[in-house]
Amino acid sequence: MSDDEIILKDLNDDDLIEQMKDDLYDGMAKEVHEGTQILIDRGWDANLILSDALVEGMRIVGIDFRDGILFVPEVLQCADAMKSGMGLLRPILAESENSASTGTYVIGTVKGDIHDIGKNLVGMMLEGAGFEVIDLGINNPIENYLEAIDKHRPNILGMSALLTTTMPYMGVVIEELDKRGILKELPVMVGGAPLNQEFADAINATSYGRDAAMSAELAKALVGKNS
Ligand code: B1M
Repeated sequence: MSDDEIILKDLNDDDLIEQMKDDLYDGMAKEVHEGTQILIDRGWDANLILSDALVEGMRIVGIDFRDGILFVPEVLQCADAMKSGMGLLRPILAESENSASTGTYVIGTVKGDIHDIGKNLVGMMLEGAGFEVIDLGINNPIENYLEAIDKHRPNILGMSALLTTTMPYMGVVIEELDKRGILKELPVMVGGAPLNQEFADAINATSYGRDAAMSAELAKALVGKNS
């Protein structure tokens, strides 16, 4: 057992959460992983660990990235640290109450955009809601979506974008789906930090997912399996 482990384990919940946010900020993947495990062992709800420690930690990173205090290489390390915690939460969030599949959901980040943390979270929540999730990864041109629709015959297509410069591409994909007659049969969900309901309406998306938990609920409703 390392000294770091002993210190983290000795912290009370509030101090541990604060320490995890600091560790995430410093890109310390091993420590964030360990803190996440400690909170799981203490009986914390996976959604709370996500929101209070990991997402909140990344929100602070986002502010300092915007303000030029953190740069891309550092933020990449923060992302790795966040993913190390998410990896532990994934099986818990993905535990489905139903053995039957809720449906198939194809998800991908749009062309020009390499942000994938939010998309991955949405994917985890969808798995937890019983969806089979086909993850196309990042930087997807329209061809990738069309190919996946053809191959997997999903119940829903989801697109994620984190940049104001890449979000309009969602509209391009939706327009093409409409031209091909696919849109009337395939609901399209869009999400990502710079989006809002008005934008989703403007590009003719079927629904807008504000966050991962809400997106899973919306997806269930779209396939008529909301509880
Ligand atoms: Co980027 N980046 N980044 N970045 N980055 C932002 C988005 C930015 C807001 C930072 C800032 O300035 N404050 C800014 C965008 C500004 C703008 O567009 N107006 C920005 C910029 C500018 C850039 C670069 C251009 C920087 C540069 O190179 N100069 C560059 C672009 C690269 C590219 O994509 N072509 C870049 C690069 C990077 C990194 C590679 C370093 C890294 C990404 C690592 C990775 O994802 N693997 C990174 C990161 C980490 C961020 C911030 C700090 C954090 C994003 C994140 O993971 N948030 C971000 C600042 C911020 O958003 N506050 C920032 C946590 C995540 C859980 O939230 O992704 O919002 P989010 O997902 C949520 C919801 O949005 C929603 O549910 C999720 C969970 O609740 N959601 C969906 C997301 N997708 C959904 C899909 C759905 C439904 C809901 O349905 C399908």
